[in-house]
Amino acid sequence: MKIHLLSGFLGSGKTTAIHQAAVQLIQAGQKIGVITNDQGMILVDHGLFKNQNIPSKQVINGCFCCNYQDLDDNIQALLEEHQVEVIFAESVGSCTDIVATVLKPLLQYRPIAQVSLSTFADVRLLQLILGENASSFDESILYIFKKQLEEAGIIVVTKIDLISAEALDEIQELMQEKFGEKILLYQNTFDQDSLKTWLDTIDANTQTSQLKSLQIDYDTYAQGEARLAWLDQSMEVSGENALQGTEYLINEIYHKTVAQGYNIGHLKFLIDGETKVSFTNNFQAAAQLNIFPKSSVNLLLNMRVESTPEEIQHLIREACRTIESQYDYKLSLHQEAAFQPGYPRPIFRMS
Ligand SMILES: Nc1nc2c(ncn2[C@@H]2O[C@H](COP(=O)(O)OP(=O)(O)OP(=O)(O)O)[C@@H](O)[C@H]2O)c(=O)[nH]1
Ligand SMILES: [Mg+2]
Repeated sequence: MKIHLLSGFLGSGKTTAIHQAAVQLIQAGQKIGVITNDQGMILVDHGLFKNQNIPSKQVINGCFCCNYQDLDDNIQALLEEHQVEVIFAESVGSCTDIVATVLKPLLQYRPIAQVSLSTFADVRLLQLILGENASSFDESILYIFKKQLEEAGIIVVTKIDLISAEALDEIQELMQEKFGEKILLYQNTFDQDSLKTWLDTIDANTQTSQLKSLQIDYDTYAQGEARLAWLDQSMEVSGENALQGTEYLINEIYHKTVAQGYNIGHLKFLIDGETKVSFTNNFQAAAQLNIFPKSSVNLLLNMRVESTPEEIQHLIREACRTIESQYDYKLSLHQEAAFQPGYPRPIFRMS
């Protein structure tokens, strides 16, 4: 059995890569399974895999490291229920120290498994952090991002299709300077050749026992996590042409988030369990949905931004009020959870 761990900051493209890989590998007859992970409970990523009948499990209410037994139980369940040969396990984007707390325990307690670790990074965030312009995230959040890269054996720089060839050259130079000893991939995950290079690389790089555990200050790490607010909300949009109302609402939430100056980690929506809309920064174009007649839409929102739970709860309610007062839609809020991740307390930490 192979276990491919994916780490990397919020919105860096982990789920997209797993999804693209899963579709391709299942078509090729491989038995694969997916484990997603989040601090919350009502989750877009899991909803997406479930909707497409891709064997999947989730570790909820905290990262893999703090819920190691759940991760292991889910590996076992995928083996027993689906006889999987390959598992992709995506750790929550605010998590780091994966080598010491997840990879090494897996190597020790599941010695038969071959385990790889790839660390994803959005090229545009790298541009901000490695280039001249500093990102506006708080230093403690950037600490997590930087620690994720530091512990990586393979760094997958994603979304290269969104920047110019010259900008990519610059990033490649900077990455080579800083992380030249690591395997560096530059990827457009929607490009089949790019995806194949990543899959071939992780397949060939499961000798991960040489990866070093981080030197890390857990107080700063915890501070970074706590500066991020999490909001999970399921809701229903009803009225004539409810998809149009959903589009208005999604864009209203995004615009209000930007207007408030809350730095976006990932603002993601799942529409009727199947269509995902993502905002991963504060300078993105508005979303455009494929609109067809529908009188009701189920919308799931997972919001991870630099703010407080109270502020983003308020923002969602204001956005709903704006849409209801401007248009003829009814918005019903169902399950909701708003919180800040707690102090990370890994079950195992192996040096
Ligand atoms: N253009 C482009 N978009 C990408 C690429 N990879 C991912 N995306 C987009 O980036 C957004 C976020 O992708 P996800 O795969 O959900 O990111 P994630 O790392 O799983 O996010 P979290 O689970 O919140 O940490 C989605 O809109 C994807 O379509 C890429 O290589 N190119
Ligand atoms: Mg994801």
